[in-house]
Parts: sequence; C-alpha cells; structure tokens
Amino acid sequence: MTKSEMLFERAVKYIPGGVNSPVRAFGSVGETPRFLVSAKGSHLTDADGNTYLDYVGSWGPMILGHSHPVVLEAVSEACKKGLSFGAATEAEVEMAELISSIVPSVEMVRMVNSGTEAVMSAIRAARGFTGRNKILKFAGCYHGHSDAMLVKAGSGVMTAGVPDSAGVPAGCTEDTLTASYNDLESVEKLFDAWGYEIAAVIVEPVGANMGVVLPKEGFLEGLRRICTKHGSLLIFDEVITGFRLSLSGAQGYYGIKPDLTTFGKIIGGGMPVGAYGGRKDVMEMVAPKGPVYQAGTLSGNPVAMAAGLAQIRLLRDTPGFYQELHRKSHRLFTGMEEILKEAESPYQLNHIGSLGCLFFTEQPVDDYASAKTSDTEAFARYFSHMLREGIYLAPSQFEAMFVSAAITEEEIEETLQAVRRYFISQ
Ligand code: KE4
Repeated sequence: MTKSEMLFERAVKYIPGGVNSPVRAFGSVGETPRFLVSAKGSHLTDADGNTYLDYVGSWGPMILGHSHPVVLEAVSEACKKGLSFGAATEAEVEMAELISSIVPSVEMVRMVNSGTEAVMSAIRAARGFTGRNKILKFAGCYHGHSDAMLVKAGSGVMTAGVPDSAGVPAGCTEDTLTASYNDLESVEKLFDAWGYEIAAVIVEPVGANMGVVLPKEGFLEGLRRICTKHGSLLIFDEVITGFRLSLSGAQGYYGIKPDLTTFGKIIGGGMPVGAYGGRKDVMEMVAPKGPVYQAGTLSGNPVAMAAGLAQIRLLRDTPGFYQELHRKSHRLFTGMEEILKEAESPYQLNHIGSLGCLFFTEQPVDDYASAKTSDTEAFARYFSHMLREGIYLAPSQFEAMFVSAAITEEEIEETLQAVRRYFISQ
C-alpha cells in the first residue's frame, strides 16, 4: 500500500469521505486521493515522495505558486506578534483600502473567512437593502454551500451528480430562482414573473464550477441592464476570477460594474479569507452600521491579512504580471487545442486568462446542460494518465485548470507532451 492509501484508510474512519471538502476525494476519477506533504512554486510533493506539476493551486489561491518567500515572510512576521486578537487591527484597514483602490466598484468591504461566508453575507445584505427575498442564480454556478445556494450548484455538487443537497429545507430554497447561464431570455422570464421581488442576481462572471464556461457577448451587460431596470442588485461572485482574470478581476476584464462583489481564495494568499463589498449605500446596511447582522471571530485575522496583503501587493506591483501569466496560459491552452486537432479529437477546450477546462464532449460548452453532456469516465481516464505523468489536475470534469505564475515555459512543454502522449500515441 502507498502512504496515501494508508492515510486515506485512516482518514475515512474519522472524516466523512476521508476528506474535509468533497472535491478532494477523487471520487469521480476512481483514484485514491494523493495526501500532500509540501508544495513549492509549481510543484507538489505527496506522502510517497511523488512530485507533481500543480494545475489546481489549492483551487485558485496559489496564483503566485506555492510558498512564495515574500508571502511566507509576511506570515512569519505576523505570527510573531500573535495569531488572533478578535479586535481591530491596522492590517484590516490596509486590506480594505487596498481592495477598494484595486476594484473601483468596492467602496466598502467586510472581511470574512471563506467564499461561502462572503456569498451568504452578500445575499443577506442585498435582501436587507432591497427588502426583497428572491435571489436569482444560474444552474452550474457554485457559490459555496449556504443553504439558499445549494440549488443546481456546480463544483462538488455537480461532480456528485446530486442536483441539490439533502438537509436543506424547502423553505431555504423557495426564494432561489434558477436561470440558464448565457441565456438572458431565461432571466427575463423570471423577472417578468418575479421582477420587483428579486433582491439580487448572483453570477460567476466566468463560470468555473461547471468546468470553465465563458460569458457570451452581451450576457453580463444584459444582467447589468435587467438588474438596474428592476432595482435588483447585481452580485459578481469573483471568488475564483477576483485578482485572477485581471488585478480587478472579471469586472475589470469585462468593464461591468456590479453592485456587490464576493471574494475568496487569492485574497487570502492561501489562508482562510473571504470578503464581500461594493456600493457604500448597500454595505452600510451591515452591522454594526446597519441592521443586517453578520459577524466572525476570525474575520480579518492578522495572520491571514498578512498573507493576503503580501500576495495582492505582489500582483499589483509586479510589472507585467498578468500579461506574463496569460501569455504562458495561452501557450498551454492553445497547445492543447492543437493536439486535440491533430488527434482529430472532438473534445472542447474552453479557456480565458489562466483558467481552462478540457470537456470530454463533442458539443460546445456554454452552460450547465451542455457541460453535463461530458463523458466523465473519459475524463477520469485522462485524469489518471496525467496523474501518472506527474501532472496534478482537479479531480473532476466540472472544475477548472488554474495556471500559476510559477509554471515555467519548460513545464508547460512537459505538460503538452503528457497531453500528446494521451491523445496521439495512445
Ligand atoms: P469557499 O467557501 O470554498 O471558500 O468558497 C466557495 C465558493 C464561492 N464561489 C465560487 C465561485 C467558488 O468557486 C467557491 C469555491 N470553489 C470550489 C472549487 N470549485 C472550492 C473547492 C472546494 O469546495 O473544496
């Protein structure tokens, strides 16, 4: 038995499914989860000493690569002053000022501890501000695991093939409306029926939890127009795209101004951090300023702030960071497309910036229904091949490849050779 197998055997006795988050279980790819022991730059090392090129990056946070010395130093210095105070600190002010200076739509921001918490709180603020209850989401988008969002959710919910979750009373989801991604008509229909009862529309501006699905021309602009017309708030869930698609996320990339934005992952530099923010008039509804209650013992934790501040400042201050990241990512994804073409493979590759997804389906993927036509068994075979080639991909068809700045040109070529060995010299 490998050490990972032994550890997994122990883990399943005390942790549901042996993991602390379902997508890590490798369930849909029929492999034993690799128990990792360390990570540096673009590389992971597992308990058996195997090393991998990392295209998961802890599901997004590690955009700089792992164990960046500047981030580690910042965390180490913060630790020496104490781990948590449960009181106001300068670091939280610096983080709020930094986010507001980078993301123009964010006039005020509240730190929380996860993307789930950010979304849950943003929705509460939207309902408190508008006095309305309905929330419109899109099938295949994943916004964390708060009850109201577990309706046709993506990510691990989609991987498990369970459209919704057990344990969520109908009362928690009866105000959640679901439309089809990239289908403005499906949104208009729901607004025709519920218009002035809809508090907010929440959307991943680039879908990355049903695999990667890009917004069609006019889709995001249409959501902005419809929300403004009905006095509903537009919430961009930028937990994945935030600080990744550009320094100011998808909203900066596409030039759309949401009313609220949720953040996670990159904002914490690898530590547990989420945030929600946006219009001042909405955010001033949040306690203790306003009547919308939200709180958290470790919100704005000084060590987590140190990691997040160090990472975001590096993203802001490194000349040409995004151009270089996108240039390398483009080489990877277009190289994969060339291999698929040479192999006369019908599979689809969606990509934007440093996000990409190879769908094992013959039809273009632009929403939940088309993503679901993917052959997850075929994906599992590809996943296992790449794992044996030392390439660590997300263990699900319905997740993204996350390219980090630490990946080198040579490592991209190595990756393309591994893809080639799968599709051409099979
Ligand atoms: P967390 O609560 O996992 O920090 O964030 C929830 C969340 C919210 N919004 C978006 C757009 C997200 O992608 C996520 C979490 N993403 C998944 C990966 N697809 C996290 C991985 C996991 O669940 O372990």
